[in-house]
Parts: sequence; C-alpha cells; structure tokens
Amino acid sequence: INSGIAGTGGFMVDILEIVKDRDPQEREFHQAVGEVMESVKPVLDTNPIYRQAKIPERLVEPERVIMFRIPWADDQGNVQVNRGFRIEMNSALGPYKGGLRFHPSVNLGILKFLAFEQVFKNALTTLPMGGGKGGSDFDPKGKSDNEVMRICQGFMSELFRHIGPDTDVPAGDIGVGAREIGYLFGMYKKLRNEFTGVLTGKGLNWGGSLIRPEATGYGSVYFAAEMLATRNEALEGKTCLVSGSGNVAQFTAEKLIELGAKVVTLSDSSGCIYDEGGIDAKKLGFVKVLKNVRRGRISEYAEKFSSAVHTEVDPANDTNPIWDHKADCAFPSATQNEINAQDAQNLIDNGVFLVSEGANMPTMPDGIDIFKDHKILYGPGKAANAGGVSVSGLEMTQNSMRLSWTRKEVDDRLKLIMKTIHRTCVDAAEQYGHPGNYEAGANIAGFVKVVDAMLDQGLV
Ligand code: NDP
Ligand code: 2IT
Repeated sequence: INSGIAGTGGFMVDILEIVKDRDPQEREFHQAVGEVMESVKPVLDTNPIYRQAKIPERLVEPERVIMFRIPWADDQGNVQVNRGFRIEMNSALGPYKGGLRFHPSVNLGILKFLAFEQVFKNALTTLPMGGGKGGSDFDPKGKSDNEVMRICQGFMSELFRHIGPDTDVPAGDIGVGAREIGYLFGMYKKLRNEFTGVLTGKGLNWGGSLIRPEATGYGSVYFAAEMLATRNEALEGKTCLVSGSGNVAQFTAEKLIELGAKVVTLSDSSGCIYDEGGIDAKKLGFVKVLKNVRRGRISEYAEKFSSAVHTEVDPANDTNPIWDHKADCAFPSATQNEINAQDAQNLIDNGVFLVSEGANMPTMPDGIDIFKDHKILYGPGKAANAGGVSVSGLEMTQNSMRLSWTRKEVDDRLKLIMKTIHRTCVDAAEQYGHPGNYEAGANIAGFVKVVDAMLDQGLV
C-alpha cells in the first residue's frame, strides 16, 4: 500500500478508503475499521511515528488468512460442501486468540471485522493474547449431533496444522459452544497425538475452566455495574432489555437477576419475547433447557408463560421491536448491527441510559452517535464483552500450570479484569479529551498497546 503519509511531507490517504478500495464487498470490516480509526486520529496526530511506520496499513492486513473446503456427508448420505476460515490477524501481544463462528452469514468480511475487534479487545484484557477469528458458513440449525460432529471433524482436519497452544488458540462464538469445542478438540488430539490447551471453552473435566461459560455475560454485567458506579447508581431495581438467548444472553440475564435487576426481554433470529413480569431464575432455567438441550425457539417461552408476548421478526419493519420498551439498561447480546439509528433513538426515548454490548458491534455507527449525543453510559463490545476471552486467557494459564482454580478464584479475577478494563477506558478517554466516552477510551487504549508492541518487534 503506497499511501502518502502526514508528517513526512506526503498527503494523507484515509486508511478506510484504501481498505474499501481493496475489498469493496467487506462491509462489516469497513465498519469496524472506520470506527477504530476515527477514535485513534488524535493518537496518530500526536505520534507521527505511527504513520511513518505505516501502522494503520499494517493493522488492517491480517498476518495470515487460512481458507479451506469442508466436504462432509449429511445423515441422508448427501455430500455437502462448506467453507472454513481462520483469520490470524495480529500476534504482537501473544498467540492468536479468538472464537469460531458457525453461521450461514459467515464470510471473509464478517470474520475480518471480528478478528480486527478481537485484537484490541484482547489488548484490553491485560493478558498476553493476540487476535484472531474463524468459522464456517455451516448452518447448525436443525442438524443432528452426528452431522455437527462431522463438520467439526472436517473443520479440524484442516485447521489442526495451523494452530497450537503457543500459536493460535480458537474458542466458541455464535453456533460454537461446549458440544462443538468437544468435537473439535477430539479431532485435534487425534491428529496431533497431543493433549494440549489448543482450544478454550473445554469441558470442565478435561481442561476447561470454571466460569468460562458464564464469563462473557457476567463480564458484561460487571462492566455495566462499573459504568453505573461512576454516576452513583447500581443495577438493583433497574429494568433491563437483553437480546439474544444464547450463551452471552443467558448469563447476562442470570447475573442481572442475581443482582436484583428485572430482565424483561430475550430474542432469537425468529423474534423476541417481552415478559412484563420479569424473567426470574426459574423462567431462565426453562430458557437454558429450551436453548441448550432442546435447541428450540424463544417463541416457546410465550407459550409456556402467559405473562409474556412473542413478536415475530417482520422483514418489512426496519426497527427491532425488542428496543421499544420502557427500560433503564440494554444489553445487546445477539449479533452485529442489531441496533440501528432508529432503534438507538427508541432506546433513548424509552428512558434507557446504559448500553453494555455483550455482542460484537451490535450498534451501527449512527446509533453510536445517538448514544454519544445523549451522553448515556455506552460500553462498546470490545470492552464490555471482553470477559469471555479474558477467562479463556485464564483457562490457558491453568492449562499451562496443569491445575485448576476454584469458581471463586476465577470469578474474582474476572471482576478485577473488568474493573481494570473500565478504568483503562476512562483514563484513556480523559487523556485524549473525551471524558466519559468509553468508545474512544477502549479504542485508544487497545490501539496504543498493540501498536507499541508492533513497533518494538520491527517489520514483521
Ligand atoms: P450463541 O450462538 O450462543 O447465541 C447467539 C444468539 O444470537 C442466539 O439467540 C441467536 O438466535 C441470535 N442470533 C445469532 N445471529 C443472529 C442474527 N443474524 N439475527 C438475530 N439473532 C441472531 O452465541 P453467543 O451468545 O456466544 O454470541 C452472541 C454474541 O456475543 C455474538 O456477537 C458473539 O460474537 C458475541 N460474543 C461471544 C462471546 C462468547 O464467549 N461466546 C464472547 C464475546 C462476544 P438463533 O438461535 O435464532 O440463531
Ligand atoms: O468474541 C469473543 O471475544 C469470543 N467469541 C471469545 C473468544 C475466546 O477466545 O474466548
């Protein structure tokens, strides 16, 4: 990339234009790059060395992309072909680390956005992890256990040669949970003849960490509590909107209920439920069985509990009805771009003054602008949902030491990490003249840590 460089007598080419020009179809990646680069402009302007070393250009180019074919046979004996990917984005701070997503929408642009976010998120965790992301366009919905096992085995029969406990350590994300990590680990162990901590999110009795399943959701709630504390507020008694009904949503709701908040919504890709009476621990127990064991739809919640109504997704409706209820706090925990500008305005109009992002990039850029204009407590995903990968880092530590910590020990470390991330964001935002802006704080603090390591390590 031969862009002119400000501060060296050349002209300044916007890095986003370069990225768009190179890979015009990768919309989500453009969105993620645009968001980070906008925040770090003051850092680039005050430290010309970063532009001289082409740090922006280097950051947006993955260190390595692995793309492969996964042929497999379904239960009827038909041959199916899916795509597998692993983006090894940046290893300045440690081995590549990040989840695997199995969802029909998966493509290079989505995984590059997720890997890019992961680099800065992992930098914020205080643990030594680089950033990566991978997955497949395989759709797990309606597939049998055996079909899921075969796709996992097919995926790992290629990926095993590229990863390792000191090289690249994948984990779960959308569509990849405990079951899939088990099948992936089994295949890796067979092919390598090695029992190592090459994946996180493992089963408790074979190398997993306590609190890893809970970590993203709990962490997002801990981050919210830290944000509230800056305004002398607490979660107790707050009405909360939670979207999604998978791993992150379930444990977000669990911790909110434990802290005395009232959770009134959940969703999946077919629609959302609103339970005016509140989702209590018992009802959440029903959701866990429904989603994790029976792999059913959230609409069943409204069939089971008469206090709830289900609203189906309406493709003609540009807004998401889940964000149109009176509430204090919102925890988007399903997927990217689930809050557009109108949804953000609806949240504000309904009294929401805190948004903690359990999902990656759930808010679209003009939605974020609305949050910032109204000066609400807005915790961006790379800070608020960093608890998941943090406990993955703790799982790696425990694997290396060949011992396991108690639930309390891991949870205490998670709390401390979320508190530290919060403090880091507040301080970086203040230092660069954006007090209270967690988006700027997270992007700047993550960026500086990664790029200073890149400078130290030379042109590699
Ligand atoms: P799960 O697969 O467990 O759950 C995903 C949930 O989101 C499901 O309810 C799913 O509904 C819904 N969903 C997925 N895609 C869409 C879509 N296109 N439109 C509407 N709803 C959708 O995944 P997780 O809970 O692990 O992940 C949720 C989010 O959190 C993702 O953004 C992920 O990247 C992020 N995250 C996850 C971490 C983790 O440790 N697991 C860590 C940090 C962030 P349905 O069942 O109908 O598909
Ligand atoms: O987006 C994320 O941070 C994750 N899906 C978790 C990654 C991990 O390595 O635990």
